[in-house]
Parts: sequence; structure tokens; C-alpha cells
Amino acid sequence: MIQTQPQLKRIEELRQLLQQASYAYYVLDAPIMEDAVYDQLYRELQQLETQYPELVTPDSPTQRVGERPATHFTSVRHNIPLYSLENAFNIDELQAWDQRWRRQLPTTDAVKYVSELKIDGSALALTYQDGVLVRGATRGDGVTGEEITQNVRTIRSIPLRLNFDGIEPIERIEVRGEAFLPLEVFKQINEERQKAGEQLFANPRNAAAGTLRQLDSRIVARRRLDFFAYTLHIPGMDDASIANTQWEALELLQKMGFRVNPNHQLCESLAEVAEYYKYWDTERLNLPYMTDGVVVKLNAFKLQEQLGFTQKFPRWAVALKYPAEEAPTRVENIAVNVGRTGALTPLAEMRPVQLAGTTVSRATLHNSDRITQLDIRIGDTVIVRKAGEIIPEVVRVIKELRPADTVPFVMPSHCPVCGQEVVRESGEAVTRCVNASCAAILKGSIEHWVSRDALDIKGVGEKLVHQLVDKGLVHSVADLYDLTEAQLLSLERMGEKSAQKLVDAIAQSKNQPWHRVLYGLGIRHVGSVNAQLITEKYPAVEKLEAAKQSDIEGIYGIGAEIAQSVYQWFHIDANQALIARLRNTGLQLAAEETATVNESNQNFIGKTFVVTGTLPTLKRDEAKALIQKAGGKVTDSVSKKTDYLVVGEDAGSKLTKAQSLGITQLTEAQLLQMLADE
Ligand code: 1X8
Repeated sequence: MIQTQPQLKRIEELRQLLQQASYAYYVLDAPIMEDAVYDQLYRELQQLETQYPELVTPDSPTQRVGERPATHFTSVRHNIPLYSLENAFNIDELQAWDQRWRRQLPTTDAVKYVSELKIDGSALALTYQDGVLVRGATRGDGVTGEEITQNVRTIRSIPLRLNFDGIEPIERIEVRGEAFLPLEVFKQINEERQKAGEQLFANPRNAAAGTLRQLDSRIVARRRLDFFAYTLHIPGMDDASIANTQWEALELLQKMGFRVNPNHQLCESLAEVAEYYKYWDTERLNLPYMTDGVVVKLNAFKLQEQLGFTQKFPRWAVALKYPAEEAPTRVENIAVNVGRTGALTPLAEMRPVQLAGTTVSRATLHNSDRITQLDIRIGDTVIVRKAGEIIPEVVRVIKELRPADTVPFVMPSHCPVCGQEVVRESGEAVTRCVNASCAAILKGSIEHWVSRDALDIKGVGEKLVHQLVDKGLVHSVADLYDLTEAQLLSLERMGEKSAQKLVDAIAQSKNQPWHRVLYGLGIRHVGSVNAQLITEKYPAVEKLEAAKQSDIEGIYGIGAEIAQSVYQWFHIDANQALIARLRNTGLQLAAEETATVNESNQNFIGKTFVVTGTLPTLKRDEAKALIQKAGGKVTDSVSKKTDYLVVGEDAGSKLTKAQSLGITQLTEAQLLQMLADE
């Protein structure tokens, strides 16, 4: 213990620095430390903690990255139930609520209300013992929830230790709030799931709830959940003076280090509440997260206590909801699409309706389970819903309006594209075409291969892919590389110049890095992030082919499902044959030897770079990694200290600023040249 004293001091210092930086970044949205500095301090802490595991504490910033999967969650009973809120759908219903509590508790004093936004997420109850987060639990049924502490620790805006500066330390405190996924993250997750051939989340609430119940907290850590705190309970607080009103409670939560939604308002009358409701009806569409209403609470805790609870709800609060964006329309047809994974997706084609500012005429029906559940038939009148950025979905069928002659919809027993019998494995919701040479699967795989995050072959779009497959010119992605100008010229409306350009673009793609090739193969569950994780561990295809499933699963961030999928893919003969052909075409099936750029390069030492805009072939992160490997420094903002600005398409304010400071600009080609030169 004596010997570890200096280390303990440094560890505590590092934790404090990292905690402050993280708070500034995630809660205040006002960074105080450069990423590179943060990373360096973090690594130092990690090393010390590895060396002295007995000094690791649950509130250390290193405890936010997740742990190996749990086998199950344990149930926890909430000391104070998490009530749900009574709903009101318009101002009349709000007034009815107000009159009800006033009848129970006649008062002539001026009453204040706090109006807050209702966040569409998943409620959490967080317990802090002596200021340290010791338990995080889901709402569950309100009485019993699930203990998900490890997952909660990955949410960066949730403090692992409370800040009691200037307040009397509180021994035990329970904080409640809403965990949610920002819309941007939600969209990104769904895009990744789509690309990996996985089922999409219907809305951010489901995505947040699903994420919180992930047994593998490493996956949770990558999903970037956020959290707004909205209430706190202190056992025995009754007449404590620490907070007497909801308004003060929100201030206290903020002081203790929580993110509190800034859009709350103290209202002196119900008319002011109504104004707030009206204002946010439109303004909420500009927020980066989903809201579905306003929560109105009586401000004084004294009033709250006097009113108490009904069987289900607090009497002193109400959720004033916004009408969901739903509309009725008629189903004209149910089509069945076949995707690149062979999954059959039923799609309702409907009479166009206006919803949330866009015209909706198609909605996914997901799979046959969903169809059975809805009992949706051609000719039915249905309610469709679209909220914010979310894909439209059919909410329910209005059975009363069903015409007499409808028949239940059944999924086809044969693939609508190739005619081969389809398969639905027991326990799976998805029906699949398993014909490896089905044209729909082939078209989908080629579209995926040429897509931006894969081989990024410009000029090869959906239409051309269909022509190439239908004409029998391409039977696998490898065939793309044998296409000749003459063959392309045989296609409709293809000129010599375009044909030549296409052949060039396809040939160019042979230079794309190995991780893009792996992603392009379209292995189930392998999105572009996973492909990069895998290729870091297996820098050559031969190594990956020889890997055991357990080895692949050993990669940080790769779960069992992904590992199994990759392992199985490489053990199918046809896929082995494909790899052999791709190897012959000269594609990169190994990470490029970085000899020229691996060691520091005189052009880069001591130089500061900023990368902006869309580069022609490299992703920004790839460019940054190359610069750093060569010994250069990369920062996010342009300043006098910037030596080079690497500029791509659609560069914005950084370019303008660099121009005004006279900073040297580089194209991607010039950057690559510099990397190659010594
Ligand atoms: C649920 C929610 C509340 C608040 C925001 N979003 C929610 N989903 C809030 O109070 N600001 S309160 C609440 C509940 O008590 N069930």
C-alpha cells in the first residue's frame, strides 16, 4: 500500500482530469481538452490500472467502455415505484386535470407549474451511494425493473460520481430520467443494420430500450446513448431544505453533474403552459432527439406530497401529448422484395398520403409475423405513422372498413424473383431465398459491393447492375473485373466514353483497402465498423480464413453472432472460390504494407493537419490515421498553428478560414504524394 502511494495520487489526478473533460464535452457541450490529450491521459490511467488492479474503482472513467457479456439481468425492486403519467391530448384535457387536483386540494394561493419536454426514450433509475453510481435499473413494470448498471456506466452524460461542491453531501440518492438515442445516432444505427442485413428499429424509443437491454455492454458503449435527468429522490427528504420545488431539483441535478434538458420553463398559469405546448409543437422538430409531448408538474413539493398518487399516476403531474403523425389510407398491393441477404420483405403499397410533411405511399411490413399480427390484407384501410425521420409503418388495420371479398395475405412459398422454394428457419421471423444464384440476391450483393462505404465504384448504380445481371454479363462481383468496353457498349444508351470511364472506375477499385473489400463481401452482421475491427486483427485474408470462431470472437467489439457469421462464410466452398477469383483480379486482400508511411516521415514531423470535406477515395478517418502514422498531428479546427488543410468536396467554413489565414491546401492526391515522398 505504501509503495502504491504515488501511483494512487497520479491515478486520482488522472481520473479527475478525465472526468472534468468528459463532463465539459458530454454535459456542457463545451470541450476543454483536445481529443489527443484526452486519449493520452486515458491510456496512462489504463496502464496504471492494469498494473495496480486493486486500485480500480467503479467510478473510474475506464469503467465506461463495457464488459464481456452478462448471461442475464437480475430483477430489482424499486424502493419508490416509477409511475407512469396520465395523458392529456389537448388543452381541454389539461384544464380538466387542473380542475381535478384543485377540487381535491382547494387553494387560492398562486400555483406555479414547471413545463418540461417529454423525451421519447426509456426511463432509468440511478442509485448513488456516497456520491458513487452503484446501481442503474430500467423502469420495467414500474415496481420491478432490471439491473443494468454496467450498461448505464457506458452513457457518458451520466456521472459516475456526483459533484457535491457547495452542497451538503447526500448519502443515498436516486436520480431518474430518460435515456435516449439522438436521432442522428438512431439513423446511423439503422443504416448500419440495413447494410448488415439486420432488422431495423422502428423508432428511437425501441432502439434505446433494446440497447439498454443488451447483454453485451461493449455494444451499448458503441451506441452513444444519452440521458436527461428530471427528478431525484432522497430517502427521508420530507422536510429537507435541499430542494423544495421541481425547479430547484432541476438546478440541483445540474449542479451534481447531470445533463438536464435546458428547455424547461416555470409557468405562472395554465395559459402559459398552453403557450409552451404550442411553441414546442413545431419547434421540437428541430431538436436532435424525439419528443412526444410536454410534462407538466406542480412546482412545489409540498403540493406534490399533499396530492400524492392514484393507483397508477401522480396527481400532481400530467403528460400533455402531441398527436402522433398518423393518417388513414388504403392498401393497394402487398409486394415482396428480395434483398441481398435473400430476406423476403413484404411492402405495403398504398394510396399516397401526406404525413409529417412528406408523401408516403409505401411502408415496410417487416416479415410474416408482423403481417399475421396485423392481419393486413390488400384492400384494407390502415393507419400509417411517420414520425420525424423514421420510416413509415403500418400501425393497425381498421377492420370495420374491410371490404367483403378480402383474403388473408400469405408469404409466397417460392422466391418471387427466381422461383426457388423459400426457407423459414424455426425461431426466425425472416423468410429467405437461399438460392445462391438468385438474381435478386446477386443484384443486391453487387449494389452493395459498389456502394460508397464498400468498393465505392462511381457510375455503377442500381440500373446498370440490373442490366448487367439481366443480360448475363455478370454472375458474381468478380465478373465486374472482367467486363470489357465492348460488352458495356452492348447495353442500352451506353456511349464509348461512359463505357471507358466505367472500366476505369472498376479497375481503380482494386486499390481500395482490405477492410472495404471485407465489408463489400456483404457477410451478415459485418457492417463497415466491424469490418475495420476485424481487419485490424486479421490484416490478410489468409489469416482470417485460418481463424477459429473463438479467435474472431476475441476481437474487442465483435460478438458471438458476428464471429459465427464470418467463420461460416469463409467455410463455404463457393465463397472460397470467390476469394480466389478476387485475389487473381488484384484486389487488396491484405492491409497495404505501410513501409513508406509507417515510420515517421520528415514531411509530417511537427506539422499540424486539418482534414475537411469529402475526399475522393479516403474516408476522413483514414486520411487522419495515415497522417498520424507518418508522424503528423491532426486537429479538428483551423488556427494559425495549422500547417496544411487537406480539402475534399463540399468543404465549408474550415476552407474559408484557412484561406483567410493563408494556410497551404492539399488535395488527397497531394497528400498521398507527400506520404510516398520521404
Ligand atoms: C416520463 C418523462 C418525464 C420527463 C421527460 N420525459 C419523459 N419521458 C420529464 O419529467 N421531463 S417524467 C416521466 C414519468 O414520470 N413517467
